[in-house]
Amino acid sequence: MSKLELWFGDQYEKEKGRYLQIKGDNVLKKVISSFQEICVVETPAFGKVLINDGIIMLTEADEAGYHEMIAHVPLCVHPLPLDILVIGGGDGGTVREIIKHSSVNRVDVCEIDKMVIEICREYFPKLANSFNHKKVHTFFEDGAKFLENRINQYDIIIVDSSDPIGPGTTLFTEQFYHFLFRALKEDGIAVTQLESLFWHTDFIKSTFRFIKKIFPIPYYYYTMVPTYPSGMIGFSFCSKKYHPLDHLVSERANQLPDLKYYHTDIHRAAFMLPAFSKDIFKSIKQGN
Ligand code: SPD
Repeated sequence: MSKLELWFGDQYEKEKGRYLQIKGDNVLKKVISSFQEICVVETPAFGKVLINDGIIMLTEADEAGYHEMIAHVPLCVHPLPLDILVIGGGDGGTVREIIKHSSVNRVDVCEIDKMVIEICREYFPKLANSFNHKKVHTFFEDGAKFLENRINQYDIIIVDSSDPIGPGTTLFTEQFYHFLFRALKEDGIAVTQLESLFWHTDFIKSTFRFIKKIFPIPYYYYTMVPTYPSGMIGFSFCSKKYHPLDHLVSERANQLPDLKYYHTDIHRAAFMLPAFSKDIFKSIKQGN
């Protein structure tokens, strides 16, 4: 490797003996906030990449598959999504997708680290310009604390978090899922970032043990993101009333503008899980 070559990958996974490397040309920004190290790298293969504490948060090349799926899956299932909360999501990609839904009245964003938003405004304006929309309101605090006293307020809550280490740890506890349930209206839906079926099987299994006790309609779905560990990432779909497939509002989904990844067939396909995962989800009748 020449002196000028820069390679990076997900440090957290490297400790477990697996590591996907991406070549970088140039470090555009590196700062230490009160919560984490935030880094923006220019790469030949994936455009600009945001890396927090050595973990890839997004790349310009493949962020759409993540943000469209975390946002449009719940928003195209709920019959009338009005009040939305995003926990995390400081890059603005999830908010960019939510405001494509004209029914939405208000989007609250609770991001623990103000500096993430500031850096993304500068380096990822195509995502973070969404924070300028008049329906969007930002709050800077821990997501679990923010939810603690909010009851019956949101139609949809999207937890666009980092991994279950560092500043995002509180967003993966059983107590947090109880807060989610309480903060949703009586027919609300929560979607949370829930790691890779291939690499984080035990973690997903233990999380679903309590999700299914809290939410009557629990499901898991996934999307493909080449630069995330194992090339994919999943989400929990935690619903009080609506089924992710039976209640899909296709007419609304078909009218969404500027999509790179999401469409109604991929919405349905995302809930069809590989045979090896049957054991994880068998008690909620999902798995094939
Ligand atoms: N393993 C990394 C998972 C990161 C998921 N969230 C990233 C934020 C994108 N808006």
